Amino acid sequence: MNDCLFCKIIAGDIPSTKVYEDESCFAFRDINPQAPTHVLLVPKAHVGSIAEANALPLETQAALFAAIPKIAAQEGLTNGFRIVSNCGPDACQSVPHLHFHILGGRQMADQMA
Ligand code: DGP
Repeated sequence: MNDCLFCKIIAGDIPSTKVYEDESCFAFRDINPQAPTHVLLVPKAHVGSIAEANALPLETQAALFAAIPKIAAQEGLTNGFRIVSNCGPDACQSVPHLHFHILGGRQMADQMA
């Protein structure tokens, strides 16, 4: 999508700190980290949120799930990590391109919301 921030990051038109890439996924450091490790994992194909994930090819859906433990291992998150995917206004999603926050490197709050 032409005016999508994360599509521009994937294309390299906006700089980011890449931590992982494969055929269908891209991951980079969040600009406003909420934890010592805060990575955003996105599909290269544009879908607005996880509510539209079924529009992605099954291979891409699988690749996203496969990328999460690879990135966690690469980041040294041996003591655990948290995955968040905000979806829509009630969840305060601010960038309308499906993304998974991979958060780790410290003890997370017990409450999720
Ligand atoms: P969400 O609120 O769940 O839609 O998360 C969007 C995240 O995107 C938020 O944690 C900040 C991050 N973000 C926004 N703009 C940029 C940017 O230009 N570069 C990077 N690396 N991250 C960004």
